[in-house]
Amino acid sequence: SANEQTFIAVKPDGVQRGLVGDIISRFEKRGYKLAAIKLVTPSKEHLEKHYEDLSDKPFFKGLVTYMLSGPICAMVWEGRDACKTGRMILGATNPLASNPGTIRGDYAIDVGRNVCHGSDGVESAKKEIALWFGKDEVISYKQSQFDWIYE
Ligand code: DAT
Ligand code: MG
Repeated sequence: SANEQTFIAVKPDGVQRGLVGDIISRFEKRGYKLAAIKLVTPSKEHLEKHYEDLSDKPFFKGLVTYMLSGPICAMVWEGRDACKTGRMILGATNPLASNPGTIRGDYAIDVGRNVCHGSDGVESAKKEIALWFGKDEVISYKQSQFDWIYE
């Protein structure tokens, strides 16, 4: 459905490198609707919760330290197949394997500095949106160009 939502974040390296506008632009131009956005500096506990499925990985501690290294731009994007297509817009987790034309394939080299996050499915998107945003922060509105994007 055109109501699917995904949680997209520009990680601290992406914010510091001035990539927020470009990343927003890619989702806008594709036709997705911005449903929520804020710049945040979450706690260690919040980030450990966000990545809880990876807590037994050897890179977990470094991942949390990286995510704590500066502000993060947290967003919710909405539209048909938003989770799967959002991941395609981001590119593969390891930027050396990301195709050119994707965010990571255009702007990153190391997996531990891969610029952006995107939910890996509808269920994780729901969990992540609930973790990062209050209900009143996710806005419901009609996208004026809707009928020009969807048939
Ligand atoms: P993704 O961010 O593409 O969903 P993931 O959920 O498997 O990837 O991992 C979350 C983040 O953890 C990822 O964006 C970067 C880091 N990471 C993943 N695999 C890693 C590895 N092998 N070494 C270092 N960092 C890694
Ligand atoms: Mg993931």
